[in-house]
Amino acid sequence: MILEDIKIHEIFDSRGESTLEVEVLDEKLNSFSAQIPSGKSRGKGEAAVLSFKEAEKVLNELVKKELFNKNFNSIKDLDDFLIGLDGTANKEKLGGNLMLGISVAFARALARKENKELWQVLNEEFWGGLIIKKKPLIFSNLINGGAHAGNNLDIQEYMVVVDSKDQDYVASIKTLIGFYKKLGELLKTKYKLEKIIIGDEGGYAINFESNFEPIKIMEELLAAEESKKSFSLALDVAASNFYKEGKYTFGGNEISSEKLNQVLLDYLAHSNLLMSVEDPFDEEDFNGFKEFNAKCPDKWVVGDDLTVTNPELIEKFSKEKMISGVIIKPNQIGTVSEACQAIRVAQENGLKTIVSHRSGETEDTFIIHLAKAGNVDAVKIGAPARERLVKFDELIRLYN
Ligand code: 2PG
Ligand code: MG
Repeated sequence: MILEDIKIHEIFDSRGESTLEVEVLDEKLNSFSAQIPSGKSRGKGEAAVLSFKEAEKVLNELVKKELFNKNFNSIKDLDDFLIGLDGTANKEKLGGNLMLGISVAFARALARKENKELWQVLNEEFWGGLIIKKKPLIFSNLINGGAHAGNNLDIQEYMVVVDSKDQDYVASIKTLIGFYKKLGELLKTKYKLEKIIIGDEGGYAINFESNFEPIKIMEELLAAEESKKSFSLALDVAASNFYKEGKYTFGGNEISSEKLNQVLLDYLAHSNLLMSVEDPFDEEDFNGFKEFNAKCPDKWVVGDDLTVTNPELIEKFSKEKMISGVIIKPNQIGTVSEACQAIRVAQENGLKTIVSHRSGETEDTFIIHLAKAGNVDAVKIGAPARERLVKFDELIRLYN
């Protein structure tokens, strides 16, 4: 397929940050777009992000000329071309955000040409048309802390995990929305609040008595749910955000990596429902990861800032037994084919795979298609509210 033109538009994500919408035109001048999210708590190894002005300049002065009249047979074909043109280790010349936008919009154009859904095109190219067996768990962030909120929680995300195995997504998402509302009411009553503050990902962002309290509250509330068997809990500690010079500032104290290890193991011991812990340590505290992972063989110990959707890092840290699961965020790596490769490598290494949104979201539903194409274990998509609802809707549409 030949791309006749590429344009970019400046849009604003759910955090009000400037981001890109990339539009490509196919041979028949049909238009296909991709909107790129942005992250607030980023791993150091993520692909570079260009500002709108920088992206516009490199698109007009370099990318368009090079792409002119080139024929691409597959998504990987286009991505390899972009990667070659960029030529840097972290995509600083073309920008991971611009490259991913072109890559996703191209995949959409290809899907239209072949008269298929986007997920089918991805599934065929990167998984050889392997049959989709799983309905992913939903990780829904209901209490926000850390970099995503202005409250006193050090832990960034307290998520409810919904398993829709025995029911359709319509029913389980309805229950999730009900639970989200009940939790809001309970917090308002408990803390005598007239209004409740919401964080970057739609979760409640008020002050709590301790970092453990949200787990306790959610666990107690879930115990009263009729369909409690389909729920569990997960954390994104995002520990890089409270790590400095070998110490973690947690709960108002400076603590060592060993102490944080004990605290998190204690959380697991006092919560029946906690099944997954993401970024429990700083992204360079390899020992912390290794020791924690060794102590909880039945839990998901998930890399995000640690692994930054990089296939080589995922393989390395998996072989070193630092993680048992991994977050996949396409904009951390910057092309569709590398994001698919990251999922494949994770699967080959027996890791749990979680396709994830960013804290600054758009209405783009690419990640849901990626999740289905790759038959992943879970999707992480924030609270069932506001701009995030389109992801839930797409989940329902693709799986029912
Ligand atoms: C995370 C993400 C998404 P951000 O840390 O996992 O929840 O946040 O996009 O700010 O990196
Ligand atoms: Mg994270």
